[in-house]
Amino acid sequence: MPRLACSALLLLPLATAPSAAQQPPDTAWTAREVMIPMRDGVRLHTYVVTPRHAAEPLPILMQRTPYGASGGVRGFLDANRFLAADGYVFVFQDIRGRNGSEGDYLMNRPLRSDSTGVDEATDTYDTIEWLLANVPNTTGRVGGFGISYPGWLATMQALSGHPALRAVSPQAPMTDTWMGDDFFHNGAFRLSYGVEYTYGMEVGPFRVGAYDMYDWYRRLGPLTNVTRVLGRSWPSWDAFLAHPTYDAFWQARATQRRIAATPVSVLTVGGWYDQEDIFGPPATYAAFERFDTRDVNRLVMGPWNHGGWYRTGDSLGPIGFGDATGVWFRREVEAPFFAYYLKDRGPLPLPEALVFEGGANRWRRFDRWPPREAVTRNLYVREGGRLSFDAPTATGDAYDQYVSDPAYPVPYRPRPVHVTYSPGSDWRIWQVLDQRFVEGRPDVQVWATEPLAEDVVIAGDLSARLFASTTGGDADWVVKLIDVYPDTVAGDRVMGGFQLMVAGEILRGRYRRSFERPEPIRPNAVLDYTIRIPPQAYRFQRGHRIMVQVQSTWFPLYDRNPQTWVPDIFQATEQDYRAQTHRIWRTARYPSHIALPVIRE
Ligand code: PG9
Repeated sequence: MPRLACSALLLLPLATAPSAAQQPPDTAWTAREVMIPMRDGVRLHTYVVTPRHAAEPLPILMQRTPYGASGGVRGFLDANRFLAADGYVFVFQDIRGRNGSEGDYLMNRPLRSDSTGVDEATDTYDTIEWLLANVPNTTGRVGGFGISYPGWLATMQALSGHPALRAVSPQAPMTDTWMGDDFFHNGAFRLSYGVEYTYGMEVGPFRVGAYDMYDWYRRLGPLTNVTRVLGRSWPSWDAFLAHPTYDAFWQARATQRRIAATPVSVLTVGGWYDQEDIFGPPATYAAFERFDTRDVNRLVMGPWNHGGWYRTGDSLGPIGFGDATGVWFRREVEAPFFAYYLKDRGPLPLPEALVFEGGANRWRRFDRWPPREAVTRNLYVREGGRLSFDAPTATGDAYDQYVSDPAYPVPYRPRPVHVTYSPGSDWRIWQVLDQRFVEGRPDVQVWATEPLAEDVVIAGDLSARLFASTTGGDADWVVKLIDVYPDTVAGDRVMGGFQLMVAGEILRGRYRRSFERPEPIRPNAVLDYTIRIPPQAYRFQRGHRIMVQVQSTWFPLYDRNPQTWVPDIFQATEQDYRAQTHRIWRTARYPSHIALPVIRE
């Protein structure tokens, strides 16, 4: 993102004219570019953007970013005409070591462990101190917001402890990059994203000239080849190699573990189809909720991909949502939230949890998340590819089996798989693409219900319990919960028979008992694997079928499990990767199932 010249005093007309009721106090903004000193002498590059003719003192709304503060100046006011119309002093700051700021950059810098040193929370504190002393005509109240990395930085703002900070909105906050956000999920390494994103941040644009990254990563072979082929290492890659398990390094960065009591009001926002940070929003909300004695902590989950609420939000790939959900969120939720806490403008019509029920395309309001109305119902895998709420009764040997071969992994999205962020890449919508593209592969096991006689509505946490055995010494288990549309959908040829992945997750088998201490799988032993699946709110409609697919590769989103036991997969050799036979058991003793949070109506 190119920086603005120092002399740039920006006149930023709003791109879209707001309605008369939401006329901005002024359509012209002044951007002042400053270097703000932190307690250790490092100066952070910051824009202070003010309406030219504010009639009254304004609160400050601040966003900190590794992606270029100048982008915020240009893009944000355009994207959020509702906040702009309400009137704030907007502050956009480059975090240390990025773009115009001094100091060293560290990916997801953890909170300092004692009262010395600096972190993103102390940088927030020092910035607010400076702003209050140096920006004229403010009310002295401060709010913070951001999406993704800036969303996590908003969480860090909440933890700054600055008394002027009243409200923050962490949006798609990366929260635990080992457990379920950007870099690993339940121990499985997010190969394509982990390599391409961190390389882009720490080295430069990731360009390898390949047409199909599925092919490129498959030819790459073991992870030891990454630095050889790319010609160098980089800090995050070194961190992945040094910390393959959920050790102190990752736990120090697991923000949900570090969140503490705060007087700040919090609005955490996430998307059900977030391709990067699906663990973070519910985990961030739940962590703040532990301390929420004043009822100022709230969660919004919408039908969005990563940051999708800053787009129109009327559809995602082929799936329509019936309304401009992103615009609605910014107008009816985000702007009122900040106006309530920073401008005393209310009331605030927000429930504890505002969640979009996919399938029905409507917003639902719950007074708790996960909702107290949800009852766990197990959907069991049964003989003949059936899925049933009735548990299996078979005794003896009853299972479905498949051969998983790391040499021919299951693609996670239809090929060609373009570089994550590149023109034409389906990265942003891969989760809503039709899963029929892998149904029928011999290494994808499929079970489905009959067409539903009535709607099945779920809202809350999901999990799967697989009783599984393998001929190998390790295995990955991928579970996908799918809504299968009827074969014909009136007036819509695309959606007939469509298989929409409502939720999905992976578990690396070696971590079945401990994420800190991986252990080998005993070949051919039937073991019990519990797989936490990201939460959802969804209506499987009458006439649709519920499907579960299980597979053991999801490539190149996740690296391949060698399927033989090696102490460290980052050090595995070509010979360690072997085809193995996996069995999913379905007996009275081993009733593999997916646990659904069903809402009774
Ligand atoms: N998902 C990105 C990210 C956040 C934090 C750490 C690493 C990656 C992002 O979109 O900012």
